[in-house]
Amino acid sequence: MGSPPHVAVVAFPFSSHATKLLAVARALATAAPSAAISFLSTAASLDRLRASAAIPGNLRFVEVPTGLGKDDDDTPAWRRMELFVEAAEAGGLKQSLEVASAASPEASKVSCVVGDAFMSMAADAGVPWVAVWTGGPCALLAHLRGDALREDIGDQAASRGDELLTSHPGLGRFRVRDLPFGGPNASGDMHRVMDTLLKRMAQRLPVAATAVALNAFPGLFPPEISDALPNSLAIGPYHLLPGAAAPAAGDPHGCLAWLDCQPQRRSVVYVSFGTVAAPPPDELRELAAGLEATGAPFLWSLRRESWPLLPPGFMADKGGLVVPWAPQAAVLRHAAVGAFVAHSGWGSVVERMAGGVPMACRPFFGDQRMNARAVEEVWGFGMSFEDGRRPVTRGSVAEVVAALLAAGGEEGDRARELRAKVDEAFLPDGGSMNNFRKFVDIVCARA
Ligand code: U2F
Repeated sequence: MGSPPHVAVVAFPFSSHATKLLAVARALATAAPSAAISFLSTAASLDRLRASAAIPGNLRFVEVPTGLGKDDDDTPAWRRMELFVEAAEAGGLKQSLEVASAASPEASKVSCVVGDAFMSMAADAGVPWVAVWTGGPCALLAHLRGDALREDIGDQAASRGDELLTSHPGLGRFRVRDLPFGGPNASGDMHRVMDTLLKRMAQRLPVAATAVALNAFPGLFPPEISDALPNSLAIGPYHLLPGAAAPAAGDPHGCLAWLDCQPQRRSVVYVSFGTVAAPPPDELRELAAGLEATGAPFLWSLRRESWPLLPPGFMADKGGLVVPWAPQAAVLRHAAVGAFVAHSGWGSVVERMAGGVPMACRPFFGDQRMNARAVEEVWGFGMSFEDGRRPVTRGSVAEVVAALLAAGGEEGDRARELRAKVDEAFLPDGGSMNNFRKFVDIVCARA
């Protein structure tokens, strides 16, 4: 009998990407207990993950270089990302894969790389590459069709912002302004770094990836994605895969206990803008005032550095709880939560779907505008804030939140419908489970 398969799972160590890859790695380790799984990320990212999750016995952490020098503590986020990607492209990833192979005496050398799609240099590892896309599937389609879209729109993104992309298959319900590239946010160093990385990814994915795992269930996204990527597999939401959720992930700020004490079902507004986006100070104040105006209890996950920006006295308000971190997936499944205000990061959108809560989106960058548009226009389970049409003011916040909390609203019905679809996809013979079994077979296949 040959040695067991050895799968290297390669994370992108920024924002919440590594957490999502670890969820996939944990599910894989559970589904294929005889396989050896090496999980590759930077030392700091591995430390964070170690602190938040119990690690299965057949999963081992392996460090990849940051690309930073010793005295680079003050390096800005965009430059850290650039240095990290450059180091990985320049052989850092290959070397770490060799370390992983050598460190796993019970298995053979790495037989497959499952990597965050952002880490597309994994295509050159010399073994099958299975990519994991953690963002919104429609944004992935836009990246794959990037050349055609750029040719069509050129430098007219601003003047054609409201135009629907009807001549681009699968994107007809989105507007020029929703695209993850171009438009008002297409400047600055972070944009340049991400743009290079995503263009490279869009070139490599269709030709080099053996399969592409999507954080969605079958039927959630336009079928044109399968035309652009015939080998895509919808296996999500990742956090619901058996074994994916970390049993040790706790609730250090008592959010669930606080929700348990709320007397009314579907009465609480949960607010979170994910791991990167930061609303400008004036918006934070409007949001705070709008939440107060609704009179509804609220739970707000807000990074500590933003707390001083809240209006005086706000933190003492008995109606709300502001915490630096909440166990979001569990919060969104709690019966007391009735509305979600978010940045429409894809992880939050699918966790919300699994929770069945209608949402209000305030998109900032990347895939978030397309995700927000899909929530409002395609799936109809929420509303979006948008400069010009519905800016974030205390009045619009109060109005939107009240509408979402209103029992029996259309958004609530659509939200519950989608939750039923998510549950169906995770039945033993459901769409995501069937695709996940295919995914496991592909990544554990021996040459
Ligand atoms: C980037 O997204 P973010 O990391 O900002 O946001 P999400 O995709 O919504 O993922 C955030 C995760 O962090 C968790 C939450 C999600 O799993 O449950 N979380 C939590 O548990 N508690 C908290 O208090 C706050 C967050 C990017 F900005 C997006 O545009 C992309 O769509 C996304 C793709 O991976 O990455």
